Amino acid sequence: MSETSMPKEEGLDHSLAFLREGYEFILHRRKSFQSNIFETTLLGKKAICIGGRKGAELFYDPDKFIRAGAAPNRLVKTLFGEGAVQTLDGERHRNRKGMFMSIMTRTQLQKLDQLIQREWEKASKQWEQADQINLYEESQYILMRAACAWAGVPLDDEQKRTEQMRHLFESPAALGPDYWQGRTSRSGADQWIADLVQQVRNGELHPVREGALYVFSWHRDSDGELLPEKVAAVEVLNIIRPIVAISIFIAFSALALHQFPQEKGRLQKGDGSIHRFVQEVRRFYPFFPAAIAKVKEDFHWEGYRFQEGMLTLLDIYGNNHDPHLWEQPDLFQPDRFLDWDESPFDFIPQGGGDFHMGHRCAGEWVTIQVMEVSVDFLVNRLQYKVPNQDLSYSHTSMPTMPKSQMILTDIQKVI
Ligand code: HEM
Ligand code: MYR
Repeated sequence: MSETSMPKEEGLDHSLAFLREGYEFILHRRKSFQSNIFETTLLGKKAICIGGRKGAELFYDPDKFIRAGAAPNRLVKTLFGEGAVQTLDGERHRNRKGMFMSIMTRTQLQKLDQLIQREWEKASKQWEQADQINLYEESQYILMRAACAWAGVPLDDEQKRTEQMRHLFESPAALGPDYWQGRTSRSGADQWIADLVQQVRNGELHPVREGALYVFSWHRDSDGELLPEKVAAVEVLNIIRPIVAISIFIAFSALALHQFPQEKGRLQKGDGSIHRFVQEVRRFYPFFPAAIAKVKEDFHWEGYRFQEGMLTLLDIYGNNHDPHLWEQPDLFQPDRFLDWDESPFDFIPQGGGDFHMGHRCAGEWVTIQVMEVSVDFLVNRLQYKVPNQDLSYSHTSMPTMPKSQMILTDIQKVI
């Protein structure tokens, strides 16, 4: 097989450019190199960046890439947690991922749906009395209460624990004190849940049997052993934290309703319009920039050489805005999902490929459902005004969100 050399970005290190260009870093270079694959240097190491449908397909081939040692330490120490499913490979990954997918049943999803609706109802009653609310913050409390109830986790201090969850997903790319806040919240939250796991195992706490706390406390890994308490805790937090992070998509949904009012009038329950709107919010707004893995063993692909151990980044944001995959990708058009072919490799806001065999997000169905309930509530159950505020969002801070975090006023419940 003939070998072609990959387009290569010259220079010592491009980590600063990654921070400066943020979500668009990979896509900019894919466009300027006219190539869905190129080599650069990040964090002092050679790194391959890939995109496109075929790039995503390659990235999710478990025989070609591994996750152990791939994610930067700061991501593991804040967002993921030590020993998390995100860092596992092979049989250990399949076993652990099975644990996550086992709680994603239709009945369990319906339960979560009801919990989320109930929390929206309760919260919105209080909002009627308020001059204004911050939707990003308020939705975090809604999500946190519902997530803990769903997981079977008693919520001891609502404000403290909700803030801890927010720090976990706001801090991975932060600098200075905000990053260290993330580390402190990681230790605090791990300890909180590890104590609960211990109580479950000692028979002192009896959470719902279908929830993450109970299921993960008693789960046996591929060696037949219970998970270490801290690892079980990290995995329970891998349910609660990202549910709270849906607040970012809720803030963006409210922004889309405001920016594209013509779409709002079309959103009715039961005809798929809310689903398509939610899909387009997940495609259009930036959230997770890139997934990261390492080459398992040397191989060749399309004439390019992949060397064992090389870091490889999949362009998540870029695929969702790739002009070869989406017509006019920078327009907000929910109807593009009317004839989407459901490829697991083009629309990848939460990763691609197979849920069970690969690292695709375990909570994608949860996310879609929670967003649908929330958008329905915003559109059909609430009236509110969006006062003047800075609704712009950065394309470089990760994760990004509307600067003002969506302030709403004059809130009234419709029914
Ligand atoms: C993995 C995004 C919500 C649980 C991932 C990945 C992404 C992602 C990009 C990694 C894909 C990869 O490495 O190949 C998001 C976004 C969310 C979200 C943007 C919006 C808030 C959720 C929810 C849950 C969840 C609600 C749980 C209820 C997980 C887990 C993994 C994961 C457990 C690891 C899967 C594995 O390594 O096999 N998510 N996610 N996520 N997500 Fe999500
Ligand atoms: C979650 O798992 O809690 C949901 C998603 C949180 C996204 C936070 C994004 C942070 C930026 C990470 C940079 C990764 C670079 C490879």
